[in-house]
Amino acid sequence: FFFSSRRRHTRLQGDWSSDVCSSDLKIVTRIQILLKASYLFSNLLLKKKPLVGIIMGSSSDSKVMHNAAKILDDFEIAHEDQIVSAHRTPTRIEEYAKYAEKNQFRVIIAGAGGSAHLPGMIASHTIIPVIGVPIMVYNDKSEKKSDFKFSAFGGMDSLLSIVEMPNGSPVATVGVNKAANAGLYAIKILSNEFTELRPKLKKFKESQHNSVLAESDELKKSGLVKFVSKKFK
Ligand code: RP5
Repeated sequence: FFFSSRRRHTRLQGDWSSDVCSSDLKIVTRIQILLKASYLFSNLLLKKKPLVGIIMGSSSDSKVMHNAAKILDDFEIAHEDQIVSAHRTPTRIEEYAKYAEKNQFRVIIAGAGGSAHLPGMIASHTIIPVIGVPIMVYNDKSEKKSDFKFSAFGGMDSLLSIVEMPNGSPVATVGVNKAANAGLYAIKILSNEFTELRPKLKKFKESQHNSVLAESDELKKSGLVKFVSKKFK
């Protein structure tokens, strides 16, 4: 449409100024429509097409990993969740990496416990950024709490397995069981491309700030002893 407006200028040389104004306005309107359409399109894309892949080594990890899903849901970002075990389904690692690239995932969040090879192995197979979640609690499939087993090294095993990747194949690693942070970091990565996420992230920060202020006010009013007995009753 830039070309057609220029042609019109050449034709109507007598009434140049008014034509410039009206055609400029048309261009501005068209740009606004295009911007609006691209905004709506990218919003729809984020909501409908999973651009984040969440994977975990075992169903035992789902209790921790669902926190990544929760925050993505809060921001209305579609994600696809699967179990891919580095040790029990090793061939699926390469398959999944290819699948993620074919489906144009922008980020992969991979959580695993114990000898946690999943995030690193996925990162070795793809150029998609991988966020690793070291998981401490595992074998908690039983209903009885007393049957729960915990990682022998309290999550340090998976933390080091994930974070200590050799040069050339990085995994951005969050704290032990901090799947929510992985979700949030994925949103920050997406916000480089989907800029409409930026005001939402700013709002999220603001609400964090405000909730701390509200708690601080309450603490100041009631005093530490009353505050604690109310908060942890
Ligand atoms: C890891 O082994 C998984 O990521 C999980 O955290 C841990 C235990 O898995 P289950 O034995 O409970 O299936 O591969």
